[in-house]
Amino acid sequence: MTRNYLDNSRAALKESMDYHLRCSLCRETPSKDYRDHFLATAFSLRDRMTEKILQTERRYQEAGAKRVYYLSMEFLIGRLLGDSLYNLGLFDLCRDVLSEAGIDIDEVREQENDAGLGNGGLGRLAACFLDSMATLDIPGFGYGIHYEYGLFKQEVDNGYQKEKPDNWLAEFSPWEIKRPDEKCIVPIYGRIEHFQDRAGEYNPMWLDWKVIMGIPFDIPVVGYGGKTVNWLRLYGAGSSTDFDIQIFNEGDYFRAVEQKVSSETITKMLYPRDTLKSGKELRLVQEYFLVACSLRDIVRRYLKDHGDFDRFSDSVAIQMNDTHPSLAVAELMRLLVDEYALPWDSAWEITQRTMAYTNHTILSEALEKWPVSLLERVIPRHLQIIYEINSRFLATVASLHPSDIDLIRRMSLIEEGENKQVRMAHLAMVGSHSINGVSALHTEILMKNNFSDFHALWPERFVSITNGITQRRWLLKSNPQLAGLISEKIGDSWITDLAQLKRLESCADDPDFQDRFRGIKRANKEALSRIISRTAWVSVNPDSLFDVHVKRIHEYKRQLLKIMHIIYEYLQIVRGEKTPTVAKTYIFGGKAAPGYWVAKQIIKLIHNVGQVINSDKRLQDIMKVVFLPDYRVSLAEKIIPAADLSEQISMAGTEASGTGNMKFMLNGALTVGTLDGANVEMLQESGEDNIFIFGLKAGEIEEMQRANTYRPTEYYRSYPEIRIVVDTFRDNVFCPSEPGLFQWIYSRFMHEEDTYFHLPDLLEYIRIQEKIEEEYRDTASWTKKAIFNVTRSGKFSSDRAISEYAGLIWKVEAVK
Ligand code: 26V
Repeated sequence: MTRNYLDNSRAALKESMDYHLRCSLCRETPSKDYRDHFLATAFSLRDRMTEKILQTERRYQEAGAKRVYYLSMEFLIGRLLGDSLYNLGLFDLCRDVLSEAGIDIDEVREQENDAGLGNGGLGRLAACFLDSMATLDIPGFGYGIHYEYGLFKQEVDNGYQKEKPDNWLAEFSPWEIKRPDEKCIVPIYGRIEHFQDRAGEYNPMWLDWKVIMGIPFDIPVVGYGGKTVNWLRLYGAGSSTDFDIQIFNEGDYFRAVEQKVSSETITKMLYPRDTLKSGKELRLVQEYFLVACSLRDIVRRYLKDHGDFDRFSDSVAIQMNDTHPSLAVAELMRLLVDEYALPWDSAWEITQRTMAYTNHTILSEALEKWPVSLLERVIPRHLQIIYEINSRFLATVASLHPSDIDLIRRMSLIEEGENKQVRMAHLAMVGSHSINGVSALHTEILMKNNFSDFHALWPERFVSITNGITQRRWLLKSNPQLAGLISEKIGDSWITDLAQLKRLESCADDPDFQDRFRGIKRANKEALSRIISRTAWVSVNPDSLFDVHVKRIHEYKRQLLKIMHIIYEYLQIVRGEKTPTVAKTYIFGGKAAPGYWVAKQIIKLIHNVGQVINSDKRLQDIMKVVFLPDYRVSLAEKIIPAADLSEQISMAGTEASGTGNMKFMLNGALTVGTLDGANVEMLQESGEDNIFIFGLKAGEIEEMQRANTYRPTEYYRSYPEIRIVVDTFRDNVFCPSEPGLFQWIYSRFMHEEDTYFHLPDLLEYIRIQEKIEEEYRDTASWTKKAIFNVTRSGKFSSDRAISEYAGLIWKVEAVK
């Protein structure tokens, strides 16, 4: 083939797809097999992208561009075929080429496994950021872990979640390029010898370490328009052959094989969040492995063009996605001081200027801490460095507040006690020039509560950058009909400048436009109804209001509040106290961490409530409750465009930002939500007539917690609406054949336990749902509000978020 087989002509695309069918897959052409076509198409796109990685790299080189490295334990990328096609501008062409061969492109796209290398919001955010960096021509690259198994697959058996391994690589991924030639060697375990150098200076030596090998797998990340292609580098762990040979030579074959297997275990699987409180050694090893591989690679790239480290922080910015990669602070110090012999003070200045930290949660149980004893065993040299950082840091604090022992105790990187622990957030903050929260409210809370001491010391380091989502995946690709309608009216500049959607406002009152807008929503609801009947075995009415609550199952996200409202409505109807005016379909989806008992019980409760309601003849066309199994990126892409109402009802002050909320808004769902995370900013953008806000505010909850004045039983006693719902858990209404199953919910309230304030918000939630029902009946008005949600969602593009990171934190510029 000639070089122009990579161009964007129809002939070239067909030629390369046929080439891959025959030469890469060894198939006769024409093939009728969808999977063959998926692979051949993916290979053809990969060819085009790898060529452009090289071009992009030349451009960055010529510009001497500063580079950003986004370190994250999770990249929840989902499927790549559709996005790559859209971003390369090849979607229509490819659809035609395939259809000429009698192949439906949608069937081909269904062949792709999701790359589920993340738990939820944090990992999906990282994936959206990669898309935006490439689209904005920013030299930004991801570093992560090549997990063999992503987040578990969820099956549901009798209402109970069952976890199945997600072997996403079983049939390999056509996107990744394995790079064994760029492998790196990472030391781990061993001990420290306290030597002195010739000048008599303390010179510790890390000895007897073992080694792990990091093997890079690169995934191209193409920006919209196809000009810039960056990459995501995922490291898989292998065993070092050199060292195995040593054991082989000692004649201990079995031990050598064992060591090989145990090294390879390191990147076997992604840990589900909420499972481990602390102390899982393998997770710590994973975090260190990511950091050690990435920093070696980053330093190697830098040193290709530089003779010393003087310009390091002018050439490199490193963003830590939560504390999971915060060992990067200690590892960069170790590289600079131990391997490149820089004085401590210069190394520290470089480190601080290079690193930046994003916090994604204020839930104290999610703030990472690692036992000192574990670090001492796994990475003894890093622990020493952390102690050194700490003693210098605390000396500064003490010099500013000489007599405040309590302040020093609070700010220390080490939490004292019987089992000493390293506070990873403190390490990240001390080692960074920038600390950011992910919404305005979240950043406020960080500065006022969790990190107030640090904020008082370094107010200039704190920044708020509200999260965003990529409209390429979450509108252009997932809702092509709506995307088409928008482009027809205002052109397609919104694809790279979401604020342009504002220009659509003049259409909001236009009955023709409203009709088409509604028609698209209706078609999306029909498509989702088919998925529901296939995967949840419930038949639903596409004309009903689709009320959707999808996200990880967690108490703070309050799926239980949603169910309590459904139970209330059900009781009202069957007791004849309410005449329903709108048919409703309640849709849930989400995974519970395998060890999180309450979350799993909530899934069971949703099923049981669904079973009772869905089989009640009195509610046949009035109400349905469904739980869609295995919520994941590709399923979200089908659910979100079909939603009328988006549930964002976390207890105020707990959801750092949320990003699902933004995806629903962009797709024309109205939000019912608390003043939490980015909902606050959604209210500002959409205007109060276009969003349903209810519930206690973060400050009010904080006050009730501080004064310890909240008593669930008082609410139970005072409000019959609350009482009738809570009593169903005592009276086995939703578990007649398993009495006692949901007694725990009743008992909790009776024992004054309601950590997430369900009862105080339930009344207002019921009232606002009544208002929503009322408003939904006015079709024209509802549609107008839905349109306003779309047109006013511009702020929530990850392009805006990335521009803020680039300007405020990274100081990098686009390289056009
Ligand atoms: C913690 C752990 C603990 C160890 C096992 C694996 C694991 C994985 C994740 C986490 C913390 C996750 C924090 C997180 O996902 N925060 C979410 O970040 C979103 C993006 O900023 C934000 O929209 C959500 O509100 C926030 O909950």
